[in-house]
Amino acid sequence: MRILIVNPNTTVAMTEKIGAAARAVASSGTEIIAVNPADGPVSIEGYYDEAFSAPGLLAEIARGEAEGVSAHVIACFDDTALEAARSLAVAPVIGIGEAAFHMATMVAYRFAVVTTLSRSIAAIETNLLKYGLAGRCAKVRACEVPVLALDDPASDASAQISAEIERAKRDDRAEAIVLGCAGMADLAARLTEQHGLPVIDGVTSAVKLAEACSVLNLKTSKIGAYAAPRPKPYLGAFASFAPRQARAVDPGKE
Ligand code: 5HY
Repeated sequence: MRILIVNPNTTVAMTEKIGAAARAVASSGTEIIAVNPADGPVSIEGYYDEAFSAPGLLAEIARGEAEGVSAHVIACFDDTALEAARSLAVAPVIGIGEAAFHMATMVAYRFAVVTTLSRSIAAIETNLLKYGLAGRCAKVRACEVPVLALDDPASDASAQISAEIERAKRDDRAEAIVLGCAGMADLAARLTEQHGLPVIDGVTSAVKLAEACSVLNLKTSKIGAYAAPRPKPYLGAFASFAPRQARAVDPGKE
């Protein structure tokens, strides 16, 4: 099978880190294709960045559909444009945030999230409500390390994340931790060992769930919320994104 992993920001080094984490857990028969758009923000930290990462992400999803990939993974923890991608795709689309949340609920009653900056917290809390999992998440915390500083030794990111993990254990009664950024994918194993509780990364969680969907031949349901967009013109810069007639449709069934 082939799984497309899209990093919606435009930082190639992060895409490479995400691809490496995915390949480390992929089954032998799974090919991982890790990409990022050429256009858009170098990192996604809040609603404005997220908005401008969506067109590039959706263009990559469209390419993956045309190439017949088995599944798509959106490798940004706020699950950027997840519903739009599912409307566009037939193959399953897994967001790393949603994937990590579900993995956490299967190994712990109560979990906490540690993300990058405080400005990212609201979108994550909103997703937890949307997914029906807010009751299982004690708190969404931030280590206050910017996304692209995670790999900078001067940021002391690992220590900052560790401090939040200990606060979550002590103050939130967290029994598991979800790492709230795709750029933290390489930290989960060591932090699990260091802090004595499951520390869960969304990239690897999403890859295994994407494989599961493919093996079970599960595809996105197109009869409701994620139905294909109605064909119509899009004007100006987004003309190329216009939904086209996917197939002959009985007008009475529109
Ligand atoms: C991510 N931003 O996973 C999110 C994390 C965040 O560029 N990749 C990003 O801080 O919202």
